Amino acid sequence: MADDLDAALDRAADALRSARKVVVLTGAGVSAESGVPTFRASDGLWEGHRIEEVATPFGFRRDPQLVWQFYNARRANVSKVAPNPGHYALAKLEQRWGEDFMVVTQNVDGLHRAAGSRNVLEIHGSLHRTRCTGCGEIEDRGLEPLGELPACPRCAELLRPDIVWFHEPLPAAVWGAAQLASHECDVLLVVGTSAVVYPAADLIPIAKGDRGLKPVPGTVVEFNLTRTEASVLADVGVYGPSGQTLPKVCERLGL
Ligand code: BV8
Ligand code: ZN
Repeated sequence: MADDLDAALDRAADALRSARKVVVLTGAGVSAESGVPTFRASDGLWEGHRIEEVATPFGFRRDPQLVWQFYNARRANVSKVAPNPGHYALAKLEQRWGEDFMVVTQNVDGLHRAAGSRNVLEIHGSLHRTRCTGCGEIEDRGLEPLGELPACPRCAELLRPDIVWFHEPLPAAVWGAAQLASHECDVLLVVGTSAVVYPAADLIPIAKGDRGLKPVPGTVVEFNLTRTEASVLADVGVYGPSGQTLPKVCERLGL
């Protein structure tokens, strides 16, 4: 098993060595070793509620207090955790490629920025930000505790988490930038995601050029504990905890 992993790590490093533009699509798995629970491991349940029920605009209209309890609990948990070596390895890779390196994350925990990544597209929003349901103001409030029905300091209307819920569109500018980066990249690293949520998972075929108009197909490298919906599209599969495998790729690149 170990030599399969070594061979996969060598192939991953080879793909990156010749890459001009690199994109990384991350999901909850990259934060798992920091102590942030993933979605599907906890079989998507939270205090008896399915995530898809709580993380929806209907859920928020039906019971905003319950939804704020859910998000305040996650904000409190994330305020106690730190980035893990996988986050730091991605920040180190960014230093090598600079502007030609982009992290597109489905995570809302802010750990990529905390680890030093600067080119980060948070396509599902962030636990750090609130959005006003009245005037639309978006505010970065860090992870300080918010009441169960926080009100906008400007217009007194109810605040919501600045998070993309199920059935909601992704923020157009961020999603557009993520699609463009995936279209242009030579290598897409897919790290710690089950690749079941759309449209985020569409970035993988876009990077491969399966959506057409891409002169040279991109190389997809999957970093996960197990095979996922993305594996069939991956050219390389690096199976192990990303907090261990990503630093090993940096070592192979002499970073
Ligand atoms: C949209 C914010 C339309 C919330 C999230 C049927 C019914 C309803 C909707 C749909 C449907 N079918 C399809 C849809 C669309 C839906 C969707 O895709 N649903 C899925 C569940 C089928 N998508 C949407 O609703 C999107 N919006 O379509 O709008 C529209 C368009 C235009 C105009 C109007 C409307 C919105 C999707 C965004 C939803 N919000 N998050 C919150 O976080 O509170 S999604 C949520 O899932 C998180 O963002 C999370 O990141 C994301 C994906 O999960 P993963 O990150 O992959 O996490 P998961 O636990 O699944 O996997 C972890 C992986 O890590 C595993 O593979 C595991 O093996 C691995 N791992 C674990 N430990 C490690 C590891 N790997 C490496 N190392 C380790 N140590
Ligand atoms: Zn307001």
